[in-house]
Amino acid sequence: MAVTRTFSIIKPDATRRNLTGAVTKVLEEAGLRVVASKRIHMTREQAEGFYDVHRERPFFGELVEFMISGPVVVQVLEGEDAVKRNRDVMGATNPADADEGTIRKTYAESIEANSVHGSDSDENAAKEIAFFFNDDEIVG
Ligand code: DGI
Repeated sequence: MAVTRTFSIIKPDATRRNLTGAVTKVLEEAGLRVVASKRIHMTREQAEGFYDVHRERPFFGELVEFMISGPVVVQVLEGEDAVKRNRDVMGATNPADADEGTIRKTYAESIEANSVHGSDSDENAAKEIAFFFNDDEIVG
């Protein structure tokens, strides 16, 4: 299996509860290396741009408000089959459906305040990484 990269966000519900370290520990223990990381407070424009694919969904406005409600930590993760590895350790979107031991089962508050984002394909990972990081900010 190839070593690849994915994009992760530790969302405002998690940074608010001081869970940046706890979430990162789960990612690292799952075999993902943090090769870039920064704490930012997204602008509305960034949040709307990032979630552009969800623009027509009924929850789009709430999702954007939530994502700008506090700081987030954006990260680039590297590892074998990184997209799937990260999705597996994140758990289902709704924490009520997430498997034991996943980040969302352990830490998420609701389907919206679900603690983490992770890219869903290699193609989206590349786009999302480029949305937040310059090449010189990623140190493999
Ligand atoms: O890739 P995921 O984050 O697991 O899920 P997604 O791409 O389907 O949705 C992106 C985010 O949008 C998700 O993490 C939380 C939010 N979301 C998804 N479905 C709902 C939702 N928020 C609300 N309030 N209601 C939903 O049904």
